[in-house]
Amino acid sequence: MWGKGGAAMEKLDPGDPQRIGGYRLLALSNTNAIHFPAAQERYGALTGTVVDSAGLPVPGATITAKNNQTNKTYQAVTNGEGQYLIPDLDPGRYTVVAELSGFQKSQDDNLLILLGRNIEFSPKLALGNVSEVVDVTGTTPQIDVRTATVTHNVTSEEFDRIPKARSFQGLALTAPSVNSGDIEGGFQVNGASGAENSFTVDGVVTTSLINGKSRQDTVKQMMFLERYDAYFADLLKSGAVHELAETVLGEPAIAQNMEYFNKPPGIGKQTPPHQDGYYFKIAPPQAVTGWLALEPVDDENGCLNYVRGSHRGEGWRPHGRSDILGFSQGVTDFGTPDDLANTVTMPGQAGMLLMHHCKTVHWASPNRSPTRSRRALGFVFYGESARPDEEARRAYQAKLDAELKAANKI
Ligand SMILES: O=C(O)CCC(=O)C(=O)O
Repeated sequence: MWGKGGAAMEKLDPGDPQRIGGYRLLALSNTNAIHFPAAQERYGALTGTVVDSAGLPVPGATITAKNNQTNKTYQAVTNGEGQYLIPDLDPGRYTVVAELSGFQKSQDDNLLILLGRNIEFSPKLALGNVSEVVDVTGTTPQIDVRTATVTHNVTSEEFDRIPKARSFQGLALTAPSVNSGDIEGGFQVNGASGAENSFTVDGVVTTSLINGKSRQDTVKQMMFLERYDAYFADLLKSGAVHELAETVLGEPAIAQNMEYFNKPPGIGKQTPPHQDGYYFKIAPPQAVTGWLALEPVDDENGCLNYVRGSHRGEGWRPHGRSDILGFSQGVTDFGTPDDLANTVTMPGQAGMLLMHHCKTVHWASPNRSPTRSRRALGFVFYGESARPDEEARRAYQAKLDAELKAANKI
């Protein structure tokens, strides 16, 4: 059993897990701008007229718009009147460039595309070399005279300044036409019922089929959080969990992956019985996974279950396709008398930390609760002595390819 410190550390056995410790759409973007349109609208548009220094239209100029956050790039070429239109742009900040050979480039590095608006970028191109760039950042008018659609946008600058309620959906109430209420989705837009609302977050529909509200919790799994946010990198690499991993592995632990696991209420699927090391393909199998409950977990919402002592078995248990997204492999002979006799269910409060060896067989039930999610963070560490097992990797890849081929997926 693993303890938290002191004398308990002497008797560590890294195989036995132990507890330590949406008229009618509201589009919400949690990263850039928050938008409340009063029409079925998900996008903004970029439009304008490119002229030369004499004010004459420039046909054939290329307009390139790159989303500063996603790097997604869109292009249009001006027509005979120098006009162009790039529709269906996700709201956000863009770098927009207008160019044509024989003219200097004109560029705006920070053009804000707002939901339901036609944003104008109408540069004047001076004669010159394309390698000369005229920076027009900040000069673009944000007034849209082309649409009668009613929208309300909260920019990230406002977002930072105004008081926020407990969820960012509360910002919908800053739009003049939005009222709160208990009926259905909880927001009435221009007097319409909440049931007519539809919510999207960064382009993903998050409207709950259960109660019409915007759900922030339908993301099932995320990997490598440490690569995208310093907070998670710090939590993984320099935190107490790292220290514990070193203690139980008995050697320096190399942080590999910080994962987010969720089982949203009603739709959270089973986590099939598996051994993490079957995915890792390392030798020796010196690795552990920490599992931190972010909310209370029990049998109803799908807490973890371990097979005590399963890390001591020879080799690996046979695994096969599970058809569970995120956990494609499950133990095919699971359910032996030994598995059943040694199953330990691990309920606990938010903050409970579990840690298991990469050979420990573990699984979790589907989330059967109609209301409670089941969110957790996973911390994967390899021991310093672990090396990629190239042969096992090749065999695994060949098996996956054969399975996907048989299922007509490749
Ligand atoms: O959270 C879950 O359901 C699965 C977690 C898991 O299998 C792991 O951390 O190794």
